[in-house]
Amino acid sequence: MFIDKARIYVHAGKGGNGCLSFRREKYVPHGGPDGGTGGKGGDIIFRVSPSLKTLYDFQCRSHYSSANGTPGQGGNKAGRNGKDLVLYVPPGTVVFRNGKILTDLITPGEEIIVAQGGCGGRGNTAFKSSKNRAPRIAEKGEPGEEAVIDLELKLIADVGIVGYPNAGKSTFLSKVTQARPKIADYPFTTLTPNLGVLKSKNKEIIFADIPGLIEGAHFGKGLGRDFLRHIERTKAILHLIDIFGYQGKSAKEIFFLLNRELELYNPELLKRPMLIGLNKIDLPEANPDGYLRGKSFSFGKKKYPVFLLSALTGEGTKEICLEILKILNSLPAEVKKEETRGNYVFLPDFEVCTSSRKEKGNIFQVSGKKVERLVAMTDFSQKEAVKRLQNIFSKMGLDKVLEKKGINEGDTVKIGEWEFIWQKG
Ligand SMILES: Nc1nc2c(ncn2[C@@H]2O[C@H](COP(=O)(O)OP(=O)(O)OP(=O)(O)O)[C@@H](O)[C@H]2O)c(=O)[nH]1
Ligand SMILES: [Mg+2]
Repeated sequence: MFIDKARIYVHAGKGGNGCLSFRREKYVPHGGPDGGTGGKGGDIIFRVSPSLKTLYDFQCRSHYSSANGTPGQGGNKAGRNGKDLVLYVPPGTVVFRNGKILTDLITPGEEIIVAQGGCGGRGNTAFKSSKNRAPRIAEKGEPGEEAVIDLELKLIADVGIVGYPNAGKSTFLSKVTQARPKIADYPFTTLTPNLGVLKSKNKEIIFADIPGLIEGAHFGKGLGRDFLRHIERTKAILHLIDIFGYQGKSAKEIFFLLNRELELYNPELLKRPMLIGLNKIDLPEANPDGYLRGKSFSFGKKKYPVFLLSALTGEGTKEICLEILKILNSLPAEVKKEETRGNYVFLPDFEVCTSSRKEKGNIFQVSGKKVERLVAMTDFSQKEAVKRLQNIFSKMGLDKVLEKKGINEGDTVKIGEWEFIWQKG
């Protein structure tokens, strides 16, 4: 089954807790701290696999999580890292993370981390200092990232074949490539896109045959809009039109209507090179020598060349393919897409939102990756850990900001999933 859209939920592994331990050995008094760091949680990674053609697997399962790191141990033993979870996607998958586009995965082997595993918490060895030789503090592991991921497949092809139903698009694909799509004498035979590869001397041309389009496709009529997405990435567009037209419309009218659909869907599509194949000239009534030979159709100010062909017998298909090859060769080499990773945006350490309540004082919601992480990694059963958290918050200026916002004793401070009651000092 061809599935080209999916929504999944990912939850990366949590880091292992740091260990609070002291060296205890015979004849070694005051052995000092020896709690090791927890292991890192596994990441969730998408990797492109060229053998995949659809997002079908993600339709069957929607929740994915990677392994947690194991806790650190005494004797300065670090915890084991959680295993990464690699999910394979077909080439041409656009990845959205929490509603924002993250990347476009195209080349085989390309990968991206969509949810990072949490860091391991530090054991008490890490907190040893000249002032504090026996720290009773160890961090908890950092929670792994959670995200809603939307996947959208846009086929990668050089030429998109568009046309009204029954025009012979699939027949053309099966004639010039090895692909064997379903062909039949009724409209909307093709329900999902097909790809085919034409191998010429030193170049390959990938054709995408999409389901038939009709007027109104851009707003979802027929099989419409969903499949127009698959020609967005093509370099050129081949209009395949029945020389006899469709349901009383002439070939020229169809060309006009189809272009309008493309324009309404995405005006960029009309900037691509386009050519027209008038199909079924083998039929006796077709009279190809008539008015259409050597003509061109126009749309807007541009003129597009018309080729006469029969997808069934193969007549004229070579000429149009040679022209397509010429067009593709004349296009400038693809510019390598921009690296989407490594663009860091500096965010403030925290933000404070206030809301008031009638009873129990006001609520101060503090958000920000750094503060939330700190709170999540603090073990509140350890006095020293709580003290450290308070110190960090006051160094970050959180106390001052809260006071400026008018916090009073008894008000609630919420950070992540935790709530604290504010006390002076
Ligand atoms: N005589 C003749 N018949 C053709 C030619 N090309 C296609 N046909 C016939 O036209 C009908 C439709 O062909 P398809 O290739 O399924 O058309 P399509 O454009 O893929 O149609 P949809 O998938 O429904 O949009 C089939 O019965 C084909 O055999 C041709 O060049 N000559
Ligand atoms: Mg078809």
